[in-house]
Amino acid sequence: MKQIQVANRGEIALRVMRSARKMGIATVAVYSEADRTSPHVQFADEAVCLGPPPSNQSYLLGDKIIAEALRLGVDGIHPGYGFLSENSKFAQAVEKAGITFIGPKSHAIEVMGDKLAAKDTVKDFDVPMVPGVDHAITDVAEAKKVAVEIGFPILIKASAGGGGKGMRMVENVEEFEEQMDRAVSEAISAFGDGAVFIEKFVTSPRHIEIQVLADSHGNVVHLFERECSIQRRHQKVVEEAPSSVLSPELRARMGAAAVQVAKSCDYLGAGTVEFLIDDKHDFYFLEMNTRLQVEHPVSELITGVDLVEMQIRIARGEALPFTQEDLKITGHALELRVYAEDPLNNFLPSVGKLHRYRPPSGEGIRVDDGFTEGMNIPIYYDPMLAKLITYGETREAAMRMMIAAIEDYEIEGVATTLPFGKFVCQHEAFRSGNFDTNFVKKYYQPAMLEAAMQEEARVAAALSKALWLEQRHQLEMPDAGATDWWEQRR
Ligand code: MV4
Repeated sequence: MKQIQVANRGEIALRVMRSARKMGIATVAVYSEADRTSPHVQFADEAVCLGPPPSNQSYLLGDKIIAEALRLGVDGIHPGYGFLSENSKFAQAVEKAGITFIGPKSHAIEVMGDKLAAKDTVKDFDVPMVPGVDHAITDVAEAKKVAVEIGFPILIKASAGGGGKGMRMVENVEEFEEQMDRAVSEAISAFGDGAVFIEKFVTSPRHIEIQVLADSHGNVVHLFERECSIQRRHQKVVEEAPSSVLSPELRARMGAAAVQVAKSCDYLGAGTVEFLIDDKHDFYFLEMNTRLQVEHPVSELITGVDLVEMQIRIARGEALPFTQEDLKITGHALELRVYAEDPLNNFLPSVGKLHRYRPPSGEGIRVDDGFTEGMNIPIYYDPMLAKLITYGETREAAMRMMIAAIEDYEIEGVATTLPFGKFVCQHEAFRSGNFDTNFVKKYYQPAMLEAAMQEEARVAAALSKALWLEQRHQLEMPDAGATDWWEQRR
């Protein structure tokens, strides 16, 4: 593999290109008219414009991406996450064009993209699943009977959904039929597929996912877990590895289950198996994500494995260079997603120009971003600006570094979720490790940030004043009037 095209933008396009370059592989960027000056375009050895900013006229144009790849003679296409990464037809078209898709085979993408097909594929592989039905509900009366048997509350899930999309909770038998009708019509309008199924609703679960790697020689390993329970409306906020609730014994059992899930669909490359854990520490398979995930860096830090390098090596047909026994957890990593959203205004996207952008740096700090100072944040795409990742010997150390790094992060021009991230990292429930997927709902109110942000603005102003006074002192300027000047400026 001499040249790879990255069919994505932003931080993940850069992340993929860095590993490719490290391996001596040339890179091709694709971009929309909104991303002409983006770092991923500048970093690449070559770049091609796909079209106007909207994704359906640029980053989602599979045929055009493949045509450009053929024209430039690339050997492989890496899809990143989002966009075309879990589109089985795209993966198939890439392979049909004689180009290597750096990801799983289209069969695995297709099976895992359909939640019922996924359950059906996994069911003979000794993987625990949430009690419920494992087929599309056609008979509402029969489904109601099953719901009564498993006990309320239950969840109705769309087979074509996933990641929290197309779910509906039903609290009692009286509302069952009405909610079922709604779920089906929502599934039809959102996915063009009305197939739904029901599961027992696991209250206050933790969301734990296992990173897996599978090569084309039959080797499958797991790279332990990521704890992703801290999320807001199915958008992850903080991820960490390892999880503070997994004993070595539970970790081994969940890892083995994830490997079984990968084997069930002949998985190839890097993938993630999602589980829920309940209060009794019983775990249940939810779904498998057939892509490199946003939060992959925390797994890289605790294992020392470059996951993108492994994806490329696997796509080239190489065997994994390590076995399960070789893999060990060292240290603790945290990742905070920094979004251009206003936490004081219901997390509304905050677009505009990055007047100032200075990420923190130093030992144990990794920032994966795709913007530089002076750039405009486009409205067309996901508002994630950066991932702030810290790594230390212990969870305590990683948390301490995270708070210091948040304080060092300078972003002006757009509102960001940094203050919200600081709130989370300072919260007693987060610090103790005793939290679940209800963390944000349970503990967060915007008023809490308002006070903290005002205090921060006050401290920043005082610091700025002190620095100004000191500077002026060094220049031996007279002291008089300093305060007046300061007050005027404010
Ligand atoms: C559940 C659940 C409780 N019980 N399934 C949300 C994302 C999608 N992958 C599945 N999800 C859930 N499925 C049963 N049977 C609770 C969730 C859920 C959730 C899961 C992980 C992280 C955050 C969540 C927030 C709300 C609901």
